[in-house]
Amino acid sequence: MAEVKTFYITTPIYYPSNKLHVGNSYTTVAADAIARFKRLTGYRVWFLTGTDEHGQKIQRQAEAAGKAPRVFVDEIVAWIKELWDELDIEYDDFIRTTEDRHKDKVAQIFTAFHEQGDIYKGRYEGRYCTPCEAYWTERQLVDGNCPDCGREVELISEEAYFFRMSNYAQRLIDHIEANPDFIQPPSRKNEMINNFLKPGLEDLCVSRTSFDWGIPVPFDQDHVIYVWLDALSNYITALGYGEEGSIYETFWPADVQLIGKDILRFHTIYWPIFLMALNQPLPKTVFGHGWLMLQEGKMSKSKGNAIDPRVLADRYSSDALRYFLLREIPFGQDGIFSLENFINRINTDLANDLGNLVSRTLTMAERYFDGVLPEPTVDDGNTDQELRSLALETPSNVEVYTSQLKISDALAELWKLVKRSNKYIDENTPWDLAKDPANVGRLGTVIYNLIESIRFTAVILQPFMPRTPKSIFEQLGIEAESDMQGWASLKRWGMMKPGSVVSRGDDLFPRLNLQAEIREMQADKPVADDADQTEEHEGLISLDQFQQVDLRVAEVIAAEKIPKADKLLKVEVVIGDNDRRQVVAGIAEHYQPDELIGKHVLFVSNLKPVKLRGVLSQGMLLAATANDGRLALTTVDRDMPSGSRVS
Ligand code: ME8
Repeated sequence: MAEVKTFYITTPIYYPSNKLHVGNSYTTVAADAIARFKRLTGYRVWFLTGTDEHGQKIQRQAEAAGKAPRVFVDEIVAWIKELWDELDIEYDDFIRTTEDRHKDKVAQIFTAFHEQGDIYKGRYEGRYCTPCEAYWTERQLVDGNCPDCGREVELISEEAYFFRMSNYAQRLIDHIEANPDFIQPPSRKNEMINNFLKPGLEDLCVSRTSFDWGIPVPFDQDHVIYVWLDALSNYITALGYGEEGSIYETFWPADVQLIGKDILRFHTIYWPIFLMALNQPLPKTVFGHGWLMLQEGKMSKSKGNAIDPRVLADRYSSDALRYFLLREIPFGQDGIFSLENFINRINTDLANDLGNLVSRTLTMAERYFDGVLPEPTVDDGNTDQELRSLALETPSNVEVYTSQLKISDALAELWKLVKRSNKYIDENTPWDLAKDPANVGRLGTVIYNLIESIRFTAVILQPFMPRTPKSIFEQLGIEAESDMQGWASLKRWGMMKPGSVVSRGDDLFPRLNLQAEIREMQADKPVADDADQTEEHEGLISLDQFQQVDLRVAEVIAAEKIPKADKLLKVEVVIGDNDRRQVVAGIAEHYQPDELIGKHVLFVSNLKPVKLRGVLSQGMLLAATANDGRLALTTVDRDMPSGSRVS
């Protein structure tokens, strides 16, 4: 008997410090799509997700909410599980770090490290970023703040246990160099080697004494285990690491550990070193994907700028949200989430391409054949051939991209088939064929081919959008457990049985009105009257267009004349704490460089950079100009901090 191939995939375990946002959902939706794809293509899959419930950050949040930590996390974890249900996340296990099965193992791991001399006791004097739960040296800070999240760090001084990271650094460098798949995408590898490993890896502090919400160090109860050592271990404790006959033996090492690039250092330096110390194999791939950004920067739970995925899924369907997340951003890169991009994707790819294909085809099947699938008898040897060969190639193309974690490319590949099918309708114009009964054979063939192509599309679509294919199969009269929903049914063209009954259902994705959606979703923000929004006004821009301009308060920190340019000054500004820009401004005849320093001016911060007289300009200062030529820079009416938004 052929051995069943296994596949183990994990997501980060999320902090239940607040409700999750669409950025966190992004990682989990991607992991779910990959897991489902592997299941569909015959693998035995284990998909793990969960929550990271200990640590100072959670303890503080619970205190702020006036709740015991356990009560606080229980509520959020329940919400997270509902979210995953709503987004059709089909995990095999959900680990909570407050469960005994995890805590006991972590305590054992810590003791083993101590006994084998990897851990020693000392004192930690240094900086700590609580939101990131990360230690930093003075040298690593950026402008005194956390280099990862930019927030303030705290000075802590406490007795602590340390892990001898340095003992393993060279082995890790060798492993990374010898295993190009270990850190993906490849661009992230050099960052880790050059920024953290080559400069010399410092020993890592692995316990805390100034709070108690954590797993106690078994042999020294004043200490709780550092939350990252606790959390990273989840990937093996959940499999029953250390227990004979557990699924650990089947599934470890993980095939893919999916994380956001923000926590790459923990997963590609500390985690593999802990595994080396345990004498265990390292995961095959740690994939650090990019961030989902808002126009104003990274979305995050603690910034309060997060978009609630449940609101989006309720309004637009979980399939639409999944599709958008998987398709819009090449996996690995950063991408912008905006309602406009989301609605446009729904309208073009889902309503126009896929929805129309299904509704047009089924309408014609009903109109011309009373919904009874005709036999394909008249092949044109041309468009039929093209459609068929594309359909037969698509499964393996999608499989290759998915196994390379290029999910957006995989979907683009599938959409080639959807678009080709729509083109096939336009080429064959069934409505013309239907005018002459002599063409009935050809008309039947066209309808048959379209239905079969839709079936191919639905089978391949299942891992990415679990609900839509169900509705398509129903319209095609294919029953739930039928082989015709399986991957093997794509080996051959022509599995649909002539004579079977198809029937048109509701539209899969009705078209949305972009302006109306923006208006309704932003109902709490002031918007113009309905009449004003819908009428055409020449020369006027919409609120949406205006909001594309990112206006900020910026502080001038330097200014100088540009040689041989009488009208221009080179002005340096800072937006917020550390976003420095230089701009070339045509104000030299109106201001002396020195009088600009310290001014808080209005600034367009998202202009494409240009060079003016060879000098780079990264934005624009706003100024008022009178008819008589006088000019004044625009400032704010009260003292406002640099970086404030202007809208
Ligand atoms: O870091 N865009 O948990 P966390 C894309 N508990 N992905 C995003 C994102 C964004 N804007 N914001 C967050 C932790 N993510 C630790 C992990 S693992 C042993 C412990 C995703 O709740 C991304 O995958 O802060 C990121 O790594 C994860 O959420 C962080 O979630």
